[in-house]
Amino acid sequence: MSEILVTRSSMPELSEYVKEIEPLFESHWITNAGKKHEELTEKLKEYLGVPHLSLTVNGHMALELALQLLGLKKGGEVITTPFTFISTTHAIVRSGLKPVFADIREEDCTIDPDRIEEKITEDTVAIMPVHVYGNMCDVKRIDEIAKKHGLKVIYDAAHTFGVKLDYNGKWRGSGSFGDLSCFSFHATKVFNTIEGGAVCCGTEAQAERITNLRDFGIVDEETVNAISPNAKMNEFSACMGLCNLRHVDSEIEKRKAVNDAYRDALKDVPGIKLLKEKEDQKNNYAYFPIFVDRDEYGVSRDELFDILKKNGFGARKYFYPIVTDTDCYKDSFDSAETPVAERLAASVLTIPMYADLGADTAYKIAEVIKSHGN
Ligand code: T4K
Repeated sequence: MSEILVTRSSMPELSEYVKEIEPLFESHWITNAGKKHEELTEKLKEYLGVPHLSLTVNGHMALELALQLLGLKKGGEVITTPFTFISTTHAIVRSGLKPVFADIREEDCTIDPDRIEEKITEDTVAIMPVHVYGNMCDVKRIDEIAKKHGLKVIYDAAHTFGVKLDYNGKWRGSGSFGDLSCFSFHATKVFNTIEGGAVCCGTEAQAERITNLRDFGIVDEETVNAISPNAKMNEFSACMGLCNLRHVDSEIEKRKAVNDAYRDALKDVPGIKLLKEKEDQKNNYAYFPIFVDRDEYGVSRDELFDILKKNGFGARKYFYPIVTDTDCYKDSFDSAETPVAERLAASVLTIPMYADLGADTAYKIAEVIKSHGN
C-alpha cells in the first residue's frame, strides 16, 4: 500500500476538466482576467457569501495585496500570531511592516483577544489574525478592539473556505469579516485552483483596487498607478476552480465522515487531546489536529509521527516550529512571549484528512494511535 499523506488534492474527473478547458484552445485567451476567471469570481462571491472578491495567483499574494491596498504606514506594527504558516508573517515583513506576536487560545489555536490589547502601541496599524484549521477567530471581539483603537483588520482565512459563522443569528461566510479577508486555493486546501487565492472586500472600490494591484498597477495601456507585482490567476487554474466548486459541498460532507470517525475512535485516548468542534460554525474539516501529551500518552509527538510513518500514514506538524522559532525570525523575536503557541506547536500532529480518505482508513489510523499509547 502506498503511503497515505496528510492530504490529497481534490480533483474533478479528467473529462470534466477537459470539457472546461476546451474553449481556451479555441480562444487562446489563457490569462489576464479571461472568461473562466470572471465566471469563477462571480460563482465564488455567491458561494462564499461575500459582496466583492478579487482572485489572485495564490494565498500569499492575496495577503500582500491586501496589506498594500490599505496603504499602511511603512514600519507600522501588525499584531498577528506565530502559530501559522510562514506566509502570514512573510507577507507582513515583505510589505515593510513589523509583525508583533500575540499568543493564541488553547481551545482553537486562534489569536487570543485578551492578548491583543496589551500589544497595541502608538505604532500599531493593523491586526492580522489567522483562522486556524477551519476554526474561526473571535471575530466579534477582534472587531471591537480594532474599532476602539482605529486599527485595520485583515483576516488570513486560508483555512476557512466554506466555513460559516452564526453571527447574531445569521450565517455569515468567513470571508465577510474584517476590512479584508484572504483565502488560499492551494492544492492542499479544501477548495483548490491548483495554486490560487482571493481577497474578499467590503466595497467594489476595494476589489477594483486589488484587481489593479494584482496586475502591476496597470490601469490601461498608457497608465500605471501603483508599484505592485503580477499576481493574477490564469485560466487553467480558474477552470480547475469551476470544476472543484461543483463538488466542494460533497467533498466537505466526506471530510465530515472522516472527522466523525476520528472523533469517535480517539475520544477517550489518554494523552491525546482533540480540539472541540465549534457549534456556532458550519465547519469545513480542513485539518485534523491532535495534541500529544507525552507523560499521559507514554509516547512523544515525534515518536508518534515516526510510528505513523512506519505504518504508512504521513502526518505533519502544522505549525511546528512556530514562526518565531524559524531561522529567519528567531534572532528578532522571543517565542517565550507566546507560551501557548510554543507548547501547542511542540505537541501537535495533523493526521491525514481529505475527502476520499474514508472513515475506514480513519479508524485504521486511529487504531495505530490507540495501540501505541499507555
Ligand atoms: N496562510 C495560511 C494560514 C496558510 O496555511 C497558507 C498556506 C498561506 C497563508 C499561503 O497560501 P498559498 O500562497 O500557499 O496559497 C502546504 C501548502 O503549500 C500551503 O499552501 C499551506 N498553507 C500549508 C499549510 O501547507 P507544505 O510545504 O506542507 O506542502 P507539501 O508540498 O508538503 O504538501 C502537503 C501534502 O499535500 C503532501 O504531503 C501531499 C499533498 N499534496 C501536495 C501537493 C503539492 C497533494 O495532494 N497535491 C499536491 O499538489 O505547504
